[in-house]
Amino acid sequence: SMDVITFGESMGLLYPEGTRGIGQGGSLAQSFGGAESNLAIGLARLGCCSGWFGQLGSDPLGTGILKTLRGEGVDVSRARQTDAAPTGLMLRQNVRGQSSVYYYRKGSAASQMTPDLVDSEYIANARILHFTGITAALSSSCLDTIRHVISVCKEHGVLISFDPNLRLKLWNIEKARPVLLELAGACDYFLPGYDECKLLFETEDEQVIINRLRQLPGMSIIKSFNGNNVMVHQDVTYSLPFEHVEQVVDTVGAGDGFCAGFLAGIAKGWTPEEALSLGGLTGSLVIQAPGDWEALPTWDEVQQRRGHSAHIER
Ligand code: KDG
Repeated sequence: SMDVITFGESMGLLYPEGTRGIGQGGSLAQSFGGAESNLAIGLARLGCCSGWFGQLGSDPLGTGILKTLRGEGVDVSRARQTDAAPTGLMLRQNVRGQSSVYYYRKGSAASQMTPDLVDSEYIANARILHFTGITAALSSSCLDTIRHVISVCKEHGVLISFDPNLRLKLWNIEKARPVLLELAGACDYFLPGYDECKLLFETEDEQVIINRLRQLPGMSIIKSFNGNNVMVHQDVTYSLPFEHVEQVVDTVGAGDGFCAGFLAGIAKGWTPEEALSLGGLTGSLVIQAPGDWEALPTWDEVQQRRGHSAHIER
């Protein structure tokens, strides 16, 4: 059985390697992205059994994504490739420190995912199920799929983890807010960033935000709250300062890296405070190298770093 199962859209990723922007000539390098598959890779590297599923096209992008995930040790036995639609794609550029993404994912295979893709028995046997608000934004059948997965988890006592991952290029905040709040109310671990909290709760007031999070049935883990990662659960608040970072190279994937470390800690039976410290470390490593998931650490690397980390407790 799996420690953590996740599902969502993974896409091809093309980006210029030098300083040129998209559309300015030169060549593009290939990789892929997807918040959930980034998380699954992070967990597998930390020694957890992780599974990812979703719908990809029967095309070289889809096949390449599955091959890489398999190579990383992620179980993709429930993923599907279809002839009906292509694998999504994104282009990214980083010009003068300003990172931009352009999506080519409307009508993608993933956006056509329906609840029948879900293997209930597979999920029922997992400890934790993780999804993100990106999937909720893709289509109504994707949101139905999330709701179906939630009901399977509730029926079988599987812990639910949810990262809102608000992407304003996919939907606006007015559309997103009620859906993300519904999902936040259904999970055991809610993993927003502080900026997302401000938009979700329509306030910049820290105390109001904390109070709103306290009213949720589950535990909230706020990524990046004024230089700290913070846990809020009923009347308990715990904050841990960021790890020291030598040089920020690429912040994309930091949130997924954080979630991977946090859920790895939970899957290993650590306390939420200890899991938070591992999340802080894995998140900090992702931003010190290029790529959405390439710099996620292995368990050996985490062990080596422990001596140097101010916060890793176990
Ligand atoms: O979380 C990092 C992601 O932004 C990236 O890998 C791609 O899932 C992605 C998205 O929808 O932006």
